[in-house]
Amino acid sequence: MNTSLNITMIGVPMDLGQQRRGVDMGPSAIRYAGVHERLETIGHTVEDLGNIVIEPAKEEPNTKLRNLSAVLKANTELANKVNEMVKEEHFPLVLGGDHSIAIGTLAGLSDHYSNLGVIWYDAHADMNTSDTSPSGNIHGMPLAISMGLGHDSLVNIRNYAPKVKPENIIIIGARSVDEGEKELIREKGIKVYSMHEIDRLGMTYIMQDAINYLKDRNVDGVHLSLDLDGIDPIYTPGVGTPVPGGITYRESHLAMEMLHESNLITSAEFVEVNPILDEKNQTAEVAVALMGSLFGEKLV
Ligand code: B3U
Ligand code: MN
Ligand code: MN
Repeated sequence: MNTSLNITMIGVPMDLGQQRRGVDMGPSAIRYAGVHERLETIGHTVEDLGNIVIEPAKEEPNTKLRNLSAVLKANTELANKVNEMVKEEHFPLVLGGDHSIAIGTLAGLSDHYSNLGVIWYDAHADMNTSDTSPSGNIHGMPLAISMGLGHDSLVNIRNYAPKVKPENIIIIGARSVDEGEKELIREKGIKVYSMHEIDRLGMTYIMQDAINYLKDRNVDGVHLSLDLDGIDPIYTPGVGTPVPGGITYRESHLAMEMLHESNLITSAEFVEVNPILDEKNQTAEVAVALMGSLFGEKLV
């Protein structure tokens, strides 16, 4: 990553991609934890566009997907905003909100890249389709949708699909994956480092391997989509679907530092911070601390 970036931040107070209220306050919690100042202190220029407006949920009689129209509308708007940021050569930093917002982020990014890589840091694979989803929650679907699988309206935001190639996706931290997602992972040959590999091989090896993999794929940009539930809930209790046995705080900093050193990351989003379920804004503080490492903060 360059020493000094023009970072443009946007908040997406979306809580309609899942069923626990409160995650719409994620962007405020992350701002309260000092994101702006933290990134400026490193030497970056930071502009905050404020939040996208989310329309109220309404009855959706024709689909199993919860709150489809509001999720579609917000993601379409987010995609357009992110698209403008990349055009202006700014670094897009998206603050969530539930993980359904990655649909819009990726839709806004990927027509600028012919071969975009994606690092998905998450306890879940978020690869359900409308058919395989056990919940109808759109936050469990963004990776499938970005590969072109799922509800047509979401797949075709900004009128092109797919947004990412399966072989350019890396999932890190998986430990709660549905049967349908496992099938899709096998079928598409998605690179997954589950908690098993992290325990067995160590985070240093995993990140070096992930970075080499993306370089070998000749990616022309890499988006980091970081779901705070990838980290162990001891460190990040303020998430809607905590899963025990996650990545540690220190492993996560190491991962971010190695991504910084790799110079590969061209955009990022931090999602699923739910202040209502949190302890003293700890989860947002972890998010901001990890951003510090990702954007080049020095320890000494
Ligand atoms: N895979 C399940 C649960 C889930 C996905 N993402 C989160 N939870 N945070 C689903 O509903 O698709
Ligand atoms: Mn997720
Ligand atoms: Mn998750």
